[in-house]
Amino acid sequence: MKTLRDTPIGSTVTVRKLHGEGPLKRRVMDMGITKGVEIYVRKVAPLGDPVEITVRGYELSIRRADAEIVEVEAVDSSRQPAATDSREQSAADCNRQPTAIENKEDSTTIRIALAGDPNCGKTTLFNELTGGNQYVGNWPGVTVEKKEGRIKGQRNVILQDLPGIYSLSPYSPEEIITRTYLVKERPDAIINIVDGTNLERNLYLTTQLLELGIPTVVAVNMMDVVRKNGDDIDFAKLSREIRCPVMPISALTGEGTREAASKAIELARGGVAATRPHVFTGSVEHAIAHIEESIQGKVPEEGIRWYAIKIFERDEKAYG
Ligand SMILES: Nc1nc2c(ncn2[C@@H]2O[C@H](COP(=O)(O)OP(=O)(O)OP(=O)(O)O)[C@@H](O)[C@H]2O)c(=O)[nH]1
Ligand SMILES: [Mg+2]
Repeated sequence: MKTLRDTPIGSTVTVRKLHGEGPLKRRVMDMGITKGVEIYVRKVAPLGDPVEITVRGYELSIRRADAEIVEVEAVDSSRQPAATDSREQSAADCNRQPTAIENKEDSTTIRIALAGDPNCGKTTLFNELTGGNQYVGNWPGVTVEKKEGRIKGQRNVILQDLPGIYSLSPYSPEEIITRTYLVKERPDAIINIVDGTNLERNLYLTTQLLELGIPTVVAVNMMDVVRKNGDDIDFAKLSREIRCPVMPISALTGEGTREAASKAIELARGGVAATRPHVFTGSVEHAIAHIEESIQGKVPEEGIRWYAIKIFERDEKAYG
Protein backbone atom coordinates (compact mmCIF):
# COMPACT_ATOMS: atom_id res chain seq x y z
CA MET A 1 0.00 0.00 0.00
CA LYS A 2 1.30 3.44 -0.95
CA THR A 3 0.79 6.06 1.77
CA LEU A 4 1.28 9.78 2.06
CA ARG A 5 4.10 9.13 4.52
CA ASP A 6 6.37 7.77 1.82
CA THR A 7 5.28 10.02 -1.03
CA PRO A 8 8.32 11.78 -2.51
CA ILE A 9 8.63 15.57 -2.39
CA GLY A 10 7.26 17.20 -5.52
CA SER A 11 4.67 14.48 -6.21
CA THR A 12 0.95 14.92 -6.54
CA VAL A 13 -1.22 12.06 -5.30
CA THR A 14 -4.91 11.35 -4.84
CA VAL A 15 -6.31 10.03 -1.58
CA ARG A 16 -7.68 6.52 -2.06
CA LYS A 17 -8.66 5.71 1.47
CA LEU A 18 -8.14 6.69 5.10
CA HIS A 19 -7.21 3.76 7.31
CA GLY A 20 -7.78 3.36 11.03
CA GLU A 21 -10.49 4.72 13.27
CA GLY A 22 -11.10 7.21 16.02
CA PRO A 23 -9.49 10.55 16.76
CA LEU A 24 -6.55 10.18 14.39
CA LYS A 25 -8.73 9.47 11.37
CA ARG A 26 -11.07 12.21 12.36
CA ARG A 27 -8.24 14.70 12.70
CA VAL A 28 -6.88 13.87 9.28
CA MET A 29 -10.37 14.40 7.85
CA ASP A 30 -10.65 17.68 9.76
CA MET A 31 -7.53 18.79 7.90
CA GLY A 32 -9.48 18.41 4.67
CA ILE A 33 -7.81 15.13 3.67
CA THR A 34 -10.64 12.98 2.41
CA LYS A 35 -11.14 10.39 -0.32
CA GLY A 36 -10.53 11.65 -3.85
CA VAL A 37 -8.73 14.83 -2.78
CA GLU A 38 -5.44 15.72 -4.48
CA ILE A 39 -2.38 16.28 -2.34
CA TYR A 40 0.89 17.85 -3.41
CA VAL A 41 3.91 17.06 -1.20
CA ARG A 42 5.86 20.32 -0.89
CA LYS A 43 8.62 19.45 1.52
CA VAL A 44 9.63 17.42 4.51
CA ALA A 45 10.96 19.13 7.64
CA PRO A 46 14.67 18.64 8.44
CA LEU A 47 14.24 15.58 10.66
CA GLY A 48 11.71 14.02 8.33
CA ASP A 49 8.76 15.19 10.37
CA PRO A 50 6.31 16.73 9.59
CA VAL A 51 5.45 16.47 5.93
CA GLU A 52 4.32 19.74 4.34
CA ILE A 53 1.58 19.39 1.80
CA THR A 54 -0.83 21.41 -0.29
CA VAL A 55 -4.40 20.17 -0.11
CA ARG A 56 -7.50 21.93 -1.46
CA GLY A 57 -5.26 24.90 -2.20
CA TYR A 58 -4.08 25.20 1.41
CA GLU A 59 -0.66 24.57 2.83
CA LEU A 60 -0.63 22.24 5.80
CA SER A 61 1.81 20.21 7.88
CA ILE A 62 1.02 16.64 8.80
CA ARG A 63 3.03 14.38 11.07
CA ARG A 64 4.54 11.41 9.32
CA ALA A 65 2.87 9.01 11.71
CA ASP A 66 -0.47 10.56 10.77
CA ALA A 67 0.40 10.56 7.07
CA GLU A 68 0.77 6.81 7.29
CA ILE A 69 -3.00 6.24 7.49
CA VAL A 70 -3.56 8.09 4.21
CA GLU A 71 -3.49 5.60 1.34
CA VAL A 72 -2.73 7.39 -1.92
CA GLU A 73 -2.23 6.77 -5.60
CA ALA A 74 0.02 8.75 -7.91
CA VAL A 75 -1.44 11.42 -10.18
CA ASP A 76 1.34 13.18 -12.01
CA SER A 77 4.73 13.60 -10.40
CA SER A 78 5.62 16.77 -12.30
CA ARG A 79 2.51 18.85 -11.52
CA GLN A 80 2.73 21.63 -8.98
CA PRO A 81 -0.16 23.70 -7.70
CA ALA A 82 0.10 27.49 -7.82
CA ALA A 83 1.57 29.07 -4.73
CA THR A 84 -1.27 30.00 -2.38
CA ASP A 85 0.19 33.18 -0.94
CA SER A 86 3.38 35.03 -0.23
CA ARG A 87 3.54 34.44 3.46
CA GLU A 88 6.87 33.83 5.07
CA GLN A 89 7.42 30.15 5.66
CA SER A 90 8.40 30.23 9.30
CA ALA A 91 8.99 27.25 11.54
CA ALA A 92 5.85 26.72 13.62
CA ASP A 93 7.55 27.62 16.87
CA CYS A 94 9.65 30.53 15.70
CA ASN A 95 7.78 33.08 17.82
CA ARG A 96 7.96 31.17 21.02
CA GLN A 97 9.82 32.51 24.05
CA PRO A 98 9.55 31.42 27.70
CA THR A 99 8.23 33.17 31.00
CA ALA A 100 5.15 33.15 33.32
CA ILE A 101 2.08 34.97 34.57
CA GLU A 102 0.12 34.81 37.78
CA ASN A 103 -3.33 36.17 37.21
CA LYS A 104 -4.52 37.94 40.27
CA GLU A 105 -7.44 39.41 38.44
CA ASP A 106 -9.94 41.76 39.93
CA SER A 107 -13.55 41.24 39.02
CA THR A 108 -13.41 43.71 36.15
CA THR A 109 -10.61 41.91 34.31
CA ILE A 110 -11.65 40.53 30.95
CA ARG A 111 -10.05 37.48 29.36
CA ILE A 112 -10.00 37.25 25.62
CA ALA A 113 -8.73 34.15 23.83
CA LEU A 114 -7.17 34.05 20.38
CA ALA A 115 -8.33 30.90 18.66
CA GLY A 116 -7.88 29.69 15.12
CA ASP A 117 -6.35 27.17 12.76
CA PRO A 118 -2.60 26.53 12.94
CA ASN A 119 -0.57 29.23 11.21
CA CYS A 120 -3.45 31.68 10.74
CA GLY A 121 -1.61 34.52 12.50
CA LYS A 122 -2.62 34.20 16.18
CA THR A 123 0.82 34.89 17.60
CA THR A 124 1.42 37.76 15.18
CA LEU A 125 -1.85 39.35 16.34
CA PHE A 126 -1.00 38.57 19.96
CA ASN A 127 2.35 40.37 19.62
CA GLU A 128 0.76 43.28 17.79
CA LEU A 129 -1.93 43.80 20.45
CA THR A 130 0.18 43.22 23.55
CA GLY A 131 3.52 44.71 22.49
CA GLY A 132 5.98 44.08 25.33
CA ASN A 133 3.28 43.20 27.88
CA GLN A 134 3.68 39.46 27.57
CA TYR A 135 4.16 36.64 30.00
CA VAL A 136 5.04 33.23 28.71
CA GLY A 137 5.04 29.94 30.60
CA ASN A 138 3.84 26.41 30.19
CA TRP A 139 0.43 24.89 30.46
CA PRO A 140 0.29 22.72 33.62
CA GLY A 141 1.80 19.29 33.16
CA VAL A 142 2.97 19.75 29.57
CA THR A 143 5.76 21.56 27.78
CA VAL A 144 3.42 23.43 25.48
CA GLU A 145 3.91 27.14 25.80
CA LYS A 146 1.30 29.35 27.45
CA LYS A 147 1.38 32.94 26.33
CA GLU A 148 -0.64 35.69 27.96
CA GLY A 149 -0.46 39.45 27.81
CA ARG A 150 -2.28 42.66 28.49
CA ILE A 151 -3.64 44.52 25.51
CA LYS A 152 -1.83 47.83 25.02
CA GLY A 153 -3.88 50.72 26.37
CA GLN A 154 -6.33 48.31 28.09
CA ARG A 155 -5.03 47.50 31.54
CA ASN A 156 -7.82 45.15 32.49
CA VAL A 157 -7.90 43.05 29.37
CA ILE A 158 -5.84 39.86 29.27
CA LEU A 159 -5.22 38.23 25.95
CA GLN A 160 -4.52 34.50 25.73
CA ASP A 161 -2.67 33.09 22.75
CA LEU A 162 -3.74 29.48 22.17
CA PRO A 163 -2.21 26.64 20.16
CA GLY A 164 -3.73 26.34 16.68
CA ILE A 165 -6.52 23.82 16.14
CA TYR A 166 -8.37 22.51 13.10
CA SER A 167 -11.49 21.63 15.04
CA LEU A 168 -12.81 21.21 18.56
CA SER A 169 -12.34 17.44 18.28
CA PRO A 170 -8.81 17.40 19.58
CA TYR A 171 -6.06 14.96 18.80
CA SER A 172 -2.69 16.39 19.81
CA PRO A 173 -1.76 17.69 23.31
CA GLU A 174 -1.83 21.24 21.92
CA GLU A 175 -5.35 20.79 20.63
CA ILE A 176 -6.51 19.31 23.93
CA ILE A 177 -5.10 22.36 25.73
CA THR A 178 -6.94 24.75 23.48
CA ARG A 179 -10.23 22.93 23.73
CA THR A 180 -9.97 22.48 27.50
CA TYR A 181 -9.18 26.16 27.92
CA LEU A 182 -12.11 27.28 25.81
CA VAL A 183 -14.62 24.82 27.20
CA LYS A 184 -13.65 24.67 30.87
CA GLU A 185 -12.24 28.13 31.54
CA ARG A 186 -14.65 29.89 29.18
CA PRO A 187 -12.92 33.17 28.31
CA ASP A 188 -15.13 36.28 28.31
CA ALA A 189 -14.72 36.54 24.55
CA ILE A 190 -12.98 34.81 21.67
CA ILE A 191 -11.23 36.45 18.77
CA ASN A 192 -11.42 33.73 16.14
CA ILE A 193 -8.66 34.43 13.67
CA VAL A 194 -9.41 33.18 10.23
CA ASP A 195 -6.92 33.08 7.40
CA GLY A 196 -8.61 35.13 4.68
CA THR A 197 -6.71 33.24 1.99
CA ASN A 198 -8.07 29.92 3.34
CA LEU A 199 -11.59 30.97 4.26
CA GLU A 200 -13.40 27.72 3.56
CA ARG A 201 -11.13 25.52 5.61
CA ASN A 202 -10.85 27.99 8.50
CA LEU A 203 -14.59 28.59 8.83
CA TYR A 204 -15.02 24.91 9.70
CA LEU A 205 -13.54 25.67 13.12
CA THR A 206 -15.54 28.88 13.34
CA THR A 207 -18.85 27.02 13.23
CA GLN A 208 -17.69 24.86 16.12
CA LEU A 209 -16.43 27.79 18.18
CA LEU A 210 -19.76 29.56 17.77
CA GLU A 211 -21.52 26.54 19.31
CA LEU A 212 -19.69 27.29 22.57
CA GLY A 213 -21.95 30.27 23.20
CA ILE A 214 -19.03 32.54 24.10
CA PRO A 215 -19.06 36.13 22.74
CA THR A 216 -17.02 35.86 19.54
CA VAL A 217 -15.66 38.13 16.88
CA VAL A 218 -14.26 36.63 13.70
CA ALA A 219 -11.14 38.46 12.53
CA VAL A 220 -10.34 37.68 8.92
CA ASN A 221 -6.55 37.95 8.78
CA MET A 222 -4.02 38.24 5.94
CA MET A 223 -6.11 40.94 4.29
CA ASP A 224 -2.93 42.36 2.73
CA VAL A 225 -2.48 39.04 0.89
CA VAL A 226 -6.18 38.75 0.03
CA ARG A 227 -6.01 42.16 -1.65
CA LYS A 228 -2.74 41.40 -3.36
CA ASN A 229 -4.36 38.29 -4.80
CA GLY A 230 -7.11 40.54 -6.19
CA ASP A 231 -9.77 38.88 -4.02
CA ASP A 232 -12.68 40.56 -2.32
CA ILE A 233 -14.60 39.32 0.73
CA ASP A 234 -18.20 40.36 1.40
CA PHE A 235 -17.93 40.94 5.13
CA ALA A 236 -21.51 42.06 5.63
CA LYS A 237 -22.81 38.89 4.00
CA LEU A 238 -20.41 36.61 5.84
CA SER A 239 -21.36 38.24 9.11
CA ARG A 240 -25.07 37.72 8.36
CA GLU A 241 -24.52 34.10 7.39
CA ILE A 242 -22.59 33.08 10.48
CA ARG A 243 -24.46 35.51 12.72
CA CYS A 244 -21.52 37.16 14.40
CA PRO A 245 -19.30 40.20 13.80
CA VAL A 246 -16.69 39.59 11.09
CA MET A 247 -13.87 42.12 10.69
CA PRO A 248 -10.95 42.46 8.28
CA ILE A 249 -7.47 42.59 9.79
CA SER A 250 -3.84 42.22 8.89
CA ALA A 251 -1.89 41.15 11.95
CA LEU A 252 1.31 41.89 10.07
CA THR A 253 0.55 45.50 9.17
CA GLY A 254 -1.69 46.24 12.16
CA GLU A 255 -4.68 47.06 9.95
CA GLY A 256 -7.98 46.61 11.80
CA THR A 257 -6.40 44.94 14.83
CA ARG A 258 -7.47 47.63 17.37
CA GLU A 259 -10.99 47.60 15.98
CA ALA A 260 -11.23 43.80 16.28
CA ALA A 261 -9.92 43.93 19.86
CA SER A 262 -12.35 46.74 20.76
CA LYS A 263 -15.22 44.73 19.35
CA ALA A 264 -14.24 41.69 21.41
CA ILE A 265 -14.00 43.83 24.55
CA GLU A 266 -17.39 45.37 23.82
CA LEU A 267 -18.97 41.91 23.35
CA ALA A 268 -17.29 40.59 26.51
CA ARG A 269 -18.43 43.56 28.61
CA GLY A 270 -21.93 43.26 27.21
CA GLY A 271 -21.94 39.45 27.63
CA VAL A 272 -23.22 39.08 24.08
CA ALA A 273 -23.05 35.33 23.55
CA ALA A 274 -22.50 33.96 20.06
CA THR A 275 -25.65 32.84 18.32
CA ARG A 276 -26.04 29.24 17.25
CA PRO A 277 -24.48 29.16 13.79
CA HIS A 278 -26.60 26.42 12.27
CA VAL A 279 -29.54 24.14 12.81
CA PHE A 280 -29.11 20.43 12.06
CA THR A 281 -31.81 18.27 10.48
CA GLY A 282 -34.94 17.60 12.52
CA SER A 283 -33.98 14.18 13.85
CA VAL A 284 -30.52 15.37 14.91
CA GLU A 285 -31.93 18.47 16.63
CA HIS A 286 -34.44 16.20 18.35
CA ALA A 287 -31.68 13.94 19.66
CA ILE A 288 -29.61 16.92 20.77
CA ALA A 289 -32.59 18.35 22.65
CA HIS A 290 -33.01 15.05 24.52
CA ILE A 291 -29.33 14.91 25.38
CA GLU A 292 -29.46 18.51 26.60
CA GLU A 293 -32.34 17.58 28.86
CA SER A 294 -30.46 14.67 30.38
CA ILE A 295 -27.26 16.59 31.10
CA GLN A 296 -28.90 19.68 32.54
CA GLY A 297 -27.15 20.72 35.76
CA LYS A 298 -24.14 18.53 34.98
CA VAL A 299 -22.42 20.92 32.57
CA PRO A 300 -22.27 24.73 32.40
CA GLU A 301 -25.62 25.99 31.16
CA GLU A 302 -24.15 28.33 28.51
CA GLY A 303 -22.21 25.48 26.94
CA ILE A 304 -24.94 22.84 27.12
CA ARG A 305 -25.56 22.65 23.38
CA TRP A 306 -21.88 22.16 22.68
CA TYR A 307 -21.66 19.32 25.24
CA ALA A 308 -24.82 17.75 23.81
CA ILE A 309 -23.36 17.77 20.30
CA LYS A 310 -20.14 16.23 21.53
CA ILE A 311 -22.02 13.49 23.37
CA PHE A 312 -24.02 12.88 20.21
CA GLU A 313 -20.70 12.48 18.38
CA ARG A 314 -19.57 10.04 21.11
CA ASP A 315 -16.60 12.27 21.87
CA GLU A 316 -15.74 10.88 25.28
CA LYS A 317 -12.96 13.32 26.08
CA ALA A 318 -15.42 16.21 25.97
CA TYR A 319 -17.18 15.26 29.16
CA GLY A 320 -14.42 13.24 30.85
N1 LIG B 1 1.17 38.68 4.87
C1 LIG B 1 0.75 38.42 6.09
N2 LIG B 1 1.36 37.46 6.81
C2 LIG B 1 0.91 37.24 8.07
C3 LIG B 1 -0.18 37.97 8.62
N3 LIG B 1 -0.39 37.50 9.88
C4 LIG B 1 0.51 36.52 10.09
N4 LIG B 1 1.30 36.37 9.00
C5 LIG B 1 2.40 35.40 8.82
O1 LIG B 1 1.87 34.08 8.92
C6 LIG B 1 2.80 33.20 9.54
C7 LIG B 1 2.13 32.51 10.72
O2 LIG B 1 1.84 33.46 11.72
P1 LIG B 1 1.74 33.08 13.26
O3 LIG B 1 1.34 34.33 13.98
O4 LIG B 1 2.96 32.40 13.75
O5 LIG B 1 0.55 32.04 13.22
P2 LIG B 1 -0.09 31.23 14.45
O6 LIG B 1 -1.54 31.19 14.20
O7 LIG B 1 0.36 31.80 15.75
O8 LIG B 1 0.56 29.80 14.22
P3 LIG B 1 0.53 28.55 15.25
O9 LIG B 1 0.74 29.10 16.64
O10 LIG B 1 1.66 27.70 14.79
O11 LIG B 1 -0.79 27.90 15.08
C8 LIG B 1 3.99 34.07 9.95
O12 LIG B 1 4.97 33.93 8.96
C9 LIG B 1 3.41 35.48 9.94
O13 LIG B 1 4.38 36.48 9.67
C10 LIG B 1 -0.81 38.99 7.82
O14 LIG B 1 -1.75 39.66 8.20
N5 LIG B 1 -0.30 39.16 6.57
MG1 LIG C 1 1.21 30.83 17.38
